[in-house]
Amino acid sequence: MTMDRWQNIHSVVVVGLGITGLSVVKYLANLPQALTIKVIDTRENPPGKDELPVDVQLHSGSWNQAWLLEADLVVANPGIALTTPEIQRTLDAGVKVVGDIELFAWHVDKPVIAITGSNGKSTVTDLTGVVAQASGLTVGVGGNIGVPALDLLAQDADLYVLELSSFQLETTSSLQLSAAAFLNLSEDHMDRYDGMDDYRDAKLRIFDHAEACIVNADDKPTYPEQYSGKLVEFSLGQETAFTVQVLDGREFLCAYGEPIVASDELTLVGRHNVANALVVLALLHEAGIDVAQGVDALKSYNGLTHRCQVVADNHDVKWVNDSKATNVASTLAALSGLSLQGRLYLLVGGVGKGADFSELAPVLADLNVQLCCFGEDGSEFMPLHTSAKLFDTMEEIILWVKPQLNPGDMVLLSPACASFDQFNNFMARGDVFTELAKYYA
Ligand code: UMA
Ligand code: ADP
Repeated sequence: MTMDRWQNIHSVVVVGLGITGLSVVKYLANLPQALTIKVIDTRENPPGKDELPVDVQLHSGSWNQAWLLEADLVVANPGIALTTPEIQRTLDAGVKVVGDIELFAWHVDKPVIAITGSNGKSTVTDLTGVVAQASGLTVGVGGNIGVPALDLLAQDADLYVLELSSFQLETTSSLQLSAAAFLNLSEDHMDRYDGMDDYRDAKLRIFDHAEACIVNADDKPTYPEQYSGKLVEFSLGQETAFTVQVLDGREFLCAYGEPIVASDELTLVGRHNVANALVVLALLHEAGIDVAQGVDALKSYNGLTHRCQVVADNHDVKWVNDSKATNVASTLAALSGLSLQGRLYLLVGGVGKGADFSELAPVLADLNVQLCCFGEDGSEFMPLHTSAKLFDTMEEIILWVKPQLNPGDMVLLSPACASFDQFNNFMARGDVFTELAKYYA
């Protein structure tokens, strides 16, 4: 750990509690030097407030500009935009503002792999960890995937694998990476960014100090304009370092021309998951990790919950939970991987984050679909298909759909929206769908 970083830091203000804020407070409290730690959360009743140590002061329900201006260092939650006026005033006054990943970067002395992109981050992050672990390493997996990065430092590891959101990258500037991947870029978080270039720039920060920059040859905006490491491409269609090749009539995932695993041996379904598996191979290869022992783990990996997961299959009707589809591209990926015999009942809606949903219309036009819209921005989906019907809640949809179901049909929650209007998070939304599916299937 570089102690020099902390030499002139005596008071730290943590902005935003939640799981990140708590992990930061815990980390700071355990540092050898004595720090004054304060927490600001603009929510009246922030999650985690009862777990704060007694000597940490909390200001909740509004901002506290004075605290921010008096601090030597501000650590901001990824959910807080740097453009927030109170944070801007703090930056203008010369106070350093960082995120939890920057503190992780100051501390870590083991190799780190990181993944960003609009979709597939959690799948690639988790699978990279699984394959590295099966290859004999002790691995810490965290970041935006739900385990705060600083919590990983409590246990020893040979390798860290981090999922990094554009929000986290905005406040990270020193992270040295053995390998970094930018999976794809599609519209998301337009309520936070000044357009796609702004969003892309935040994601490209992942390559600032990466030894290997892994980019998607099928999605050119993932390429950095400037980088100092090695550029490594992956593709599902073009000849690149990591790609698929047909050998004797069978498709294989290949690393620098060498077949590693056949696509039909993967348990994961969908072309997007073949791309995800290629990235896993690229990240580990470029980080110098021999995956020979990990290939079986790659083949048998079944995916994370809430991502195109069949949660009930009764009377030949499949109920699929894809609650993690929080933007248009992820819902498109779910629709492109469908093997549908009957009618599709597609549940969409929630918080639209300023997105344009029109790209879904031509895909829906080719499907035997009943579009069921719900939540805050449900009405924005109504023009997309003639079948569209508006509901308030998911429960109302299921009660309406249930009597119409026939063998071969599928009920798919792939909402293309965030969940915060009606649920705590996408997991809670997926859990409610799963409960309803199990009850009514
Ligand atoms: N908030 C306030 N005032 C505050 C603090 C937070 O209004 O003072 C609101 C913000 O709108 C914020 C939201 O509360 O977006 C969530 O804040 P939180 O404190 O509950 O967040 P954490 O629990 O610390 O979770 C964060 C990440 N959340 C966000 O980036 C919004 C989690 O990613 C991440 O797993 C966790 O840290 C650990 O690293 C979630 C997410 O939605 C899954 N990420 C976005 C995405 O994947 O699209 C980027
Ligand atoms: P993220 O962490 O980036 O949100 P996840 O792995 O959790 O990514 O997947 C989120 C959603 O995107 C799921 O609906 C999943 O089916 C879909 N998805 C996964 N990988 C890809 C990909 N490479 N391209 C497009 N969609 C994907």
